[in-house]
Amino acid sequence: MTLRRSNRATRIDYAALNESHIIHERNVHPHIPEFQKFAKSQISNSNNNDIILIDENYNTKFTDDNLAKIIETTKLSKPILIRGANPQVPETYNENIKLNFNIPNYNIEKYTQLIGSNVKVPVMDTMTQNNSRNWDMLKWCNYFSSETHDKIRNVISLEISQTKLGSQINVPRVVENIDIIRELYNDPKFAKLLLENEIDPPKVQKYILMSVRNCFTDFHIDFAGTSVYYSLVKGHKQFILLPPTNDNLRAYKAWCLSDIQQHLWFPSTVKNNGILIDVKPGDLLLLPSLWIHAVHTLDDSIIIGGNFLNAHSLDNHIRAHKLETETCVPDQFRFPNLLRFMWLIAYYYYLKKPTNELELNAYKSVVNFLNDEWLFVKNSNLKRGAITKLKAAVPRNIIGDPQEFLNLANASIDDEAEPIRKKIRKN
Ligand SMILES: O=C(O)CCC(=O)C(=O)O
Ligand SMILES: [Fe+2]
Repeated sequence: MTLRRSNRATRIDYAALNESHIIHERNVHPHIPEFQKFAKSQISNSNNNDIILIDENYNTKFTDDNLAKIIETTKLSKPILIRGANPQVPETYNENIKLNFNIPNYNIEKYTQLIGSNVKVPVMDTMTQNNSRNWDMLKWCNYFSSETHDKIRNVISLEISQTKLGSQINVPRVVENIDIIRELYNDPKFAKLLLENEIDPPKVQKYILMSVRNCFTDFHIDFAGTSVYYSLVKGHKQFILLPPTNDNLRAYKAWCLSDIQQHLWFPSTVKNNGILIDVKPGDLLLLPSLWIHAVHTLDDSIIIGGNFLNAHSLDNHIRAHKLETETCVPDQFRFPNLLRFMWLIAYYYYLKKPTNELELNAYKSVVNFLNDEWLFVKNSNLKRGAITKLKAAVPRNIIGDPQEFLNLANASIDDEAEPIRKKIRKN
């Protein structure tokens, strides 16, 4: 199971530190007051240029085509928030929004039944940001529905695509259309190749998140800098988001490596302290790749969401991968088999031949990255675990010898680029 948030290298148990505090004070994460101070300082996000907001003022039809157009023009580099997008949340539904997706709105008991009472649930303790695995759905359902809680606990890593609930969920069509892993499995010939070699799709597409009031998820970047769709069916959450500028990423890396990370409010280490987004029932939020974010739960909340790699963001996925390596993020918190999929994405483009600039750029990014990785493997005479892992990630049964494949790929990039450049010049 892939967990969505990295455990820290050193952990501080706030509960133990604050022995003198009474129980309910101990349950307030020390960063929540800072979060609230920031939230108060933001009057409204409705005319904030940093996000694209489709709300109740939008009074013509808003379809998949409109959303796809926004993604194409912004290259998914800004958060997109569509309020009242889910017809299954009638209180807020905006009849003008006609997006293709299905996110059922049930109570916790029904979700539990459709997931399976015995299913194991990774539960995060808000105070320590640590995950415990001694939970199943039934125990969680009882915890979530009770009036009082011993600790503030959060579920953000429960992937449900294989459950009955999963089969009722349709990921937003627009997300499916840009999800590059899905594209590989949608190509009949390529899918056959993958399945013959027992390479299953990574299970990151459908999560249910369940958070009681006062949950707090500290600043992080989602694994491999994946983009996220996030639709709240119940409750109220607030996000603070920071764009992946060079300065912010540098500060983020330093903060991740800092001994006092848990005590340090990340925005205090950067110049620009981010934007606030309120997420309410029926909203659909698309979070761009590599954005740094923290989340505060204001009311008991249930969310369906998922992660995806996409061609617009391949450079960011690669940057995130390097950042995860530099900050020693363990495998269980990383995109499953990312390196293997990088080779496969390169091979897919090699066979398919990119048909537009977006695909050509994505192809170039991934091949350049693999050139560097493979050079590193070849030049390293150490037999360390890391090198063995890099070698093991190569799907040799599919691509053959990695260096030979890279030679072909490099040559084909030069061949591909010219006709596409010509086409662009003509238009
Ligand atoms: O809703 C939350 O508490 C965290 C959401 C999030 O950013 C994640 O799961 O990656
Ligand atoms: Fe996240």
